Amino acid sequence: RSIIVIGAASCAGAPDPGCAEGPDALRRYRVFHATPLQHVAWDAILRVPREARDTPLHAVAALSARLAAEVEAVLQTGNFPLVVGGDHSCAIGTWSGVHRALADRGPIGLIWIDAHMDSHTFATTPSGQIHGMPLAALLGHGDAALTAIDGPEAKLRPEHVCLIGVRSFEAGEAVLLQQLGVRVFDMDEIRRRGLAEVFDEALAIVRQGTVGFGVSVDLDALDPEEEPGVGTPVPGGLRRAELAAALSQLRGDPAFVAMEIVEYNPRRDRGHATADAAGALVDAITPLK
Ligand code: DIR
Ligand code: MN
Ligand code: MN
Ligand code: MN
Repeated sequence: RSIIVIGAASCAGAPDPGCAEGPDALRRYRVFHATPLQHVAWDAILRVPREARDTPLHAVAALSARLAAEVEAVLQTGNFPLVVGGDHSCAIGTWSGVHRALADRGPIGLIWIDAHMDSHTFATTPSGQIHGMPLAALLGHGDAALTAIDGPEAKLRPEHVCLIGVRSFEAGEAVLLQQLGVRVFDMDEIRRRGLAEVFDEALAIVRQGTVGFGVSVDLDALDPEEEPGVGTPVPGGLRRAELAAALSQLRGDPAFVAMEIVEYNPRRDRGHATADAAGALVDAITPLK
């Protein structure tokens, strides 16, 4: 399989405009390298359609619908979609597209790597920002404009999902994940047990009973001292090398079907540091099978 990169150049779901520039910056910096064993090609950088720019909800819904179609098309050609944000609300489109492509065969799993839980609805969000909501939407909770991008059914089942790297959240989203029984590996547990052991357990969760699984990486999961180029830095994150080492277990795994890397903010980066981290995470998973 080739890696086909799809940009989602929007920050309609976040307070800081910088991450809308993420895909163009990453393409310009050429951080995703083709190797003799792996073909990497930029497909499109999608933007919010002009007629949907009136409200954040409209913008996110419209871009997600386009992104879902694009992701589904890449999977149908037998390739591997790598979605590059943009703020994390693009996950609604990415994983709706993966769901659509695989729904005939069975459910999909997802590892959500993030400093945050992204599991609010409009009823619980303190910030009102949609990038704090995509995981709830994919689990079927929240505004119908977000949950029903591609039919009303939930795109993910709670038992097929887990979070890694959490260290900042609000009560409402924690309650939702707990009620649903979604496994959360927070930074305390990762520091206690080591990322390698936690990642093995995460992989078992997303493989069990699914036909394929993906990984959604919010770059703010990484430690901002090392990687400052993100929208919402939170101290005490993962090291680039430890995350790359964990992800390298996915190399050559045919059940690993798609990946997403979001919230890159070139305006806050120290040179190319955080962009290079995104490149290192993709290098870690190649070659694919
Ligand atoms: C916060 C921040 N929980 C919110 N979320 C972020 O706005 O709902 N997610 N930054 O990546
Ligand atoms: Mn499209
Ligand atoms: Mn996020
Ligand atoms: Mn985050």
